[in-house]
Amino acid sequence: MSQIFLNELEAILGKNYVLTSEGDTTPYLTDWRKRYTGKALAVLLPSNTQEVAAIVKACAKANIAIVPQGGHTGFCGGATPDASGKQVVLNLKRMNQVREIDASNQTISMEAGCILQAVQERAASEGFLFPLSLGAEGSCMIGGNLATNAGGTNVLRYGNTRDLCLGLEVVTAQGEIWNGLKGLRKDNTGYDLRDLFIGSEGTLGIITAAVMKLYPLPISQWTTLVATQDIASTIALLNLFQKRATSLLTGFEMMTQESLALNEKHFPQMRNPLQNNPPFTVLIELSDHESEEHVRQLLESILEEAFEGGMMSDAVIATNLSQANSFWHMREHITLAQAAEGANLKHDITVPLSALESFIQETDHLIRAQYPGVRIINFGHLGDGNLHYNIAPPEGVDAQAFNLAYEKPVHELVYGQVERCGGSISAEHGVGQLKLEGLRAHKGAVAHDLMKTLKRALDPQNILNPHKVVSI
Ligand code: FAD
Ligand code: 2HG
Ligand code: ZN
Repeated sequence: MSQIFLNELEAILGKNYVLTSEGDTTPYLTDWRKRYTGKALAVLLPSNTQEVAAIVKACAKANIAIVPQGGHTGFCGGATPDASGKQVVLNLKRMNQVREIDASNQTISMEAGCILQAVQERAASEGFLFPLSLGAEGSCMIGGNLATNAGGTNVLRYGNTRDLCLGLEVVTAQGEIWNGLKGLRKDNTGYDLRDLFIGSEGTLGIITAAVMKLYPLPISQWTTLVATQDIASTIALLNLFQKRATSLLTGFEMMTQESLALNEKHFPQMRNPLQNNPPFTVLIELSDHESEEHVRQLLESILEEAFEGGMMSDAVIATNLSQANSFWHMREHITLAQAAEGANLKHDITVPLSALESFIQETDHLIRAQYPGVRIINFGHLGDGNLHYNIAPPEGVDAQAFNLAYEKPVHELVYGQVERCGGSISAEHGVGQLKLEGLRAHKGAVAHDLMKTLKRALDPQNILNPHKVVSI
């Protein structure tokens, strides 16, 4: 049976693009965090939408499950197959063409396998900003960004991936091609199919292409690091910037002392330029389409007001691009420092800004009381109320053993606090297999049932990424 099926796939893709040997498939079977490793009947590398559709039809006929995959940088194990060896991985990396930049419509249309950074660079070469930006941009792909509704560091000004998307092309679970590639900013023709597929993590359809929004490139950007003493003043600082800089505020990232201490341990060249690594370091970016002078003066005047109002104790403004980049590198290296330190327990959570102070104070207190010595690596996109509230074992304690013993209760403690504050247990990383149970427990029964109904309706055979997001 398997051989007949593989022959059929080879007839669709050509022998070179149906990978079955261990040497060829291994790189596709373990996620970025090395938390999940699976097996696959084959790894498939299609070059166009028709091939994707033909693969899905063949899989539906043989009742073989498909795990769609982009850059495999996701944090929730969504793109990793299970251990059965019966699933196929469908990696979109060969579908990497930008199809068109429509300058007048300010849109870019592209295939799902385009690397995010390549899209940013192509847009910039034609004078546009493609604002989606995240630490994995050198390897994640636009299809993966859409499937996870990725966030990143520009959400505050430009929104999540969902907000940047105008149209999609999708292969359905039946192998039909839905062409929804319209670059329209208004389209009220009934149910929004596009929004159904965005964030569905490969469980409802395979995204093969997209039309996304472009923006004018800013002419001037100013980046600063600000020291604050507590979370209340950090939020007050955010509110001040929101009020005075309005849409010029393009970044507001928070890093705690403990996060940056871990950075410095693994990357000593990433020293915090603020004196004595303060309790909170905030990276703030303003972008302007007018003059350099205008935004610089605005930044200085807001910082002055914040200093006089007791919201901050120190600040360093980047004087050139390379210094600004070094501030961003320091922020983005926290994830790499955590990986170098060993496995940790990730919580990508969001709460309303009005509840953030109480969330951090109470959760810190409970975690430190119940798990003495653990390190709380708390940082994130504060402007969006999105914290990466990660827990690392006490220094010197084996991470695997710690996680085995405490993963469940630590997750439950944090998620309980999130629920109490009216938040969400997944802000931007998605659900995958990591949060399957968390979603069931915290989404609410009615919402969870509606999600299962949708899954059954669109994929009744359950062949698209089964047991990810929801189990039916
Ligand atoms: P994959 O990991 O390959 O897949 C993710 C999910 O999407 C899987 O469920 C997969 O089945 C599905 N999928 C992939 N392609 C398709 C497709 N074409 N059609 C249908 N389903 C598909 N995320 C953020 O949101 N914000 C951040 O700031 C951020 N920073 C990161 C920093 C680092 C260093 C790393 C390693 C990751 C970071 N991430 C971040 C997580 C990750 O990069 C994002 O989730 C990204 O969107 C995943 O894209 P990918 O191409 O790697 O997708
Ligand atoms: C970021 O914002 C990413 O840097 C990674 O979303 C978060 O490491 C993490 O938990
Ligand atoms: Zn993030």
